[in-house]
Amino acid sequence: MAVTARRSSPAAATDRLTLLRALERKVLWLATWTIHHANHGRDNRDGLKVGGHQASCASAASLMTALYFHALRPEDRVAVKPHAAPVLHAIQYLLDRQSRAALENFRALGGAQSYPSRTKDVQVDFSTGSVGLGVGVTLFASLVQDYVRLHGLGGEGRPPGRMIALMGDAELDEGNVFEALLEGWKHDVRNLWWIIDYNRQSLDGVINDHLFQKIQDFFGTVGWKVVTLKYGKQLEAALARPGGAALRRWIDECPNDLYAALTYQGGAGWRQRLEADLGAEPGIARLLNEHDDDALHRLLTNLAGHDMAAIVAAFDAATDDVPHCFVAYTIKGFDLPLAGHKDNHAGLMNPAQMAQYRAAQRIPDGAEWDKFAGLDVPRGALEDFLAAVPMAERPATRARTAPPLPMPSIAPPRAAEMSTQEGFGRIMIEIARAGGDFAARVVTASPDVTVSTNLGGWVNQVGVFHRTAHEDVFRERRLPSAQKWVLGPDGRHIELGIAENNLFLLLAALGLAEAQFGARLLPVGTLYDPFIARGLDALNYACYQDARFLLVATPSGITLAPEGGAHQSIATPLIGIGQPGLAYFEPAFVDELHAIMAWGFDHLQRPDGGSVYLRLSTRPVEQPRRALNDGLAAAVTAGGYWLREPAPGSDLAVIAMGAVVPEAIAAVARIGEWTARAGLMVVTSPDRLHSDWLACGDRSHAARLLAPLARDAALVTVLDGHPLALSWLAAVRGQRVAPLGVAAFGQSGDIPDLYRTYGIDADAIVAAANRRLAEPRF
Ligand SMILES: Cc1ncc(C[n+]2csc(CCOP(=O)(O)OP(=O)(O)O)c2C)c(N)n1
Ligand SMILES: [Mg+2]
Repeated sequence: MAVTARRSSPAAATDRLTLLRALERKVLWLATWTIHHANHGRDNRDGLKVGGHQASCASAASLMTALYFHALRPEDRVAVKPHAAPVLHAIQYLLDRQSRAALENFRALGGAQSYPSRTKDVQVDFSTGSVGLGVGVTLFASLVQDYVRLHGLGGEGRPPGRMIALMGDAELDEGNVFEALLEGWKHDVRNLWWIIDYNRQSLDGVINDHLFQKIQDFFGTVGWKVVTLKYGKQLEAALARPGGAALRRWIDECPNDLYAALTYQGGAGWRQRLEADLGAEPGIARLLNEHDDDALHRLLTNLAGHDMAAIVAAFDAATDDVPHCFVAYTIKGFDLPLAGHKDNHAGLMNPAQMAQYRAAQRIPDGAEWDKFAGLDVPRGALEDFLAAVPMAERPATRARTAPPLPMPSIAPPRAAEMSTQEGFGRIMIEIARAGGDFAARVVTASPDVTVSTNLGGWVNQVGVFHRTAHEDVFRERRLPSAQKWVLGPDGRHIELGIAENNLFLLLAALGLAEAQFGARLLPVGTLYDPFIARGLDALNYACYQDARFLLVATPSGITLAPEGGAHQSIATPLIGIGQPGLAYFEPAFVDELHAIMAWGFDHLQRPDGGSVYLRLSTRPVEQPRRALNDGLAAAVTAGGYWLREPAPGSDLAVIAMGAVVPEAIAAVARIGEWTARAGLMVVTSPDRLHSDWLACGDRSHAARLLAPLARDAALVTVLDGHPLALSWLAAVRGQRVAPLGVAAFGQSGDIPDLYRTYGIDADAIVAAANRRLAEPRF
């Protein structure tokens, strides 16, 4: 694409590059001023440093200007490195998409966020903050884009967008980036750009030399094109002069920390060092003489990541759909007095430095937020240019406005005995059989535990997704196998390698498909419950940006008996309760699970809904002979119900959840021999009960359930997980509690041995009830 003649408008009279350079200056001014204002222009009531990252912004300002004002098309989506949020806010402000008030309130309540937030800022495609995750999610977004298009769910007939990460170089230290790269290679991802702001600095200091070589190797190995933007045009010209070869060698061999230190010192520092190292080289003395200190500093910091012509040319040249990695050499703090200093990550310009910078930018007092002040291009030309920026044509991000698609009315699976995990697999098969629009939008994913989480039957029905078709070789060769793994573009299961981070990043991308690509998907991810912890930050990240999915974790707890302590989850109920944006359920019976899944699929489609986590078990459990009426189904999804009502004024209730409910049933039968008054409550979601209690207090579902009991009744709570998940129920009405559960690592055994050892069997429940009842009352 030609740089100057992109479209004919009055702006064309002023060279496009000139306008982009003006915008680059304005963007950096606004970003640094936004931070300065937040730290110096507002009352500080709590003595905390407000903060912001002027140096990180400066290193990304040129790249982001070229990206947003030149390269981006409406269909592209971007994850911006967390610490460049003020640059993004400034760009959106210049495009009239962000208010001045939001900038003035940067890092204050209701103002622009410290790190780009999809839910709290305007026009942010992906939230970022936890480094590495924003990078990874773009890769999975490109996979989801392909999925949506190949399934005819949206985007056909229009060019695909590019999924772009503008990332810090230290983000490459995060393992999830490499996990994603490998998975992307397996799935042949396309239309992906990662632009590395290669300032060779992280938070604590200067990073390793020659990292770029490793980057080239990593990315090359997985089929990416690596484009290095190293020297700016001015520096290129100097390197082509006599003495240039020696200077190039010197620059290439200069350790990162020395380059950074010289950058900070400026022209005199460069001169002294170059005279010492290269003074005898022909041509160098002349070069030094021709440049005063300022010019010499500008020359040696003229890296391509700050050279608009070089950046635009590199972006324009990337026209195919092969994933591209741009390694853009930049300077952290470019053009600011912070430039190059190893401690500059959280550094802020002081008022005197800001005054100097303001003078250099020719910003008059009172014109700090003016979009055009201090620029040496005609205002009309810039206005025309801004009005014609391609990405600004993009429609507002789509909200979940369409009504939820209901789960098909399938009967709950029936059997005398069944585990919730088996019930889940059977319900998924019934959804596949029911077909229709709902089933067409269900997409599953699992990190190499598809079969062992009981998704095998579903996959047999719907096939595995891949951009290119691949027959199941075992089936072709008539080798018996329960699994049919036919790969193709219409498959609806996405099989991942073992990395749980990737599962959660994929769920994040799938769960944003409606916002990003206009296609509502109903994502279901399965994994082993303990390994939620492995991807926990990515799960939190997915929830933080309001991605919607159903997470089915199975098996769980010490009920996994012979598998032993390494696979038994203990604290996941607490994660389920504590994680915002994720409603946690742990059903005991399959009819409960059925009601919860119908509710869950609805919940994840509602504007004010969220994601759903089901903690399931492999323990076969005798199923109640009942049909859930609407009232009972509503109680199940609200979090709990009485399986056996307590007598009014009863002084004892057993409150049980999940796989240990049969123990509670047995215990209550025995307790019933000496008191007929005890009740048995089944909790299906401590999370829903708890959040409702916080919101509604005495009018909450938990308070209403507990109301028939005596004020000083004893509650015996029991679950296969941390006892804290249920023990709080005693606080609802100020009752006494005996909290049973698992608070230590598990081990191998069978269920009777383990339940006895960890004190969650019927004997333990009866003993706890006796102890509590025998206690003196107050
Ligand atoms: C997962 C995570 N760990 C630690 C941090 C704290 N942190 C913020 S920025 C940063 C270094 C960033 O360096 P780089 O990615 O190179 O960004 P830049 O130099 O462009 O500011 C660190 C360690 C974080 N945000 N996320
Ligand atoms: Mg860096």
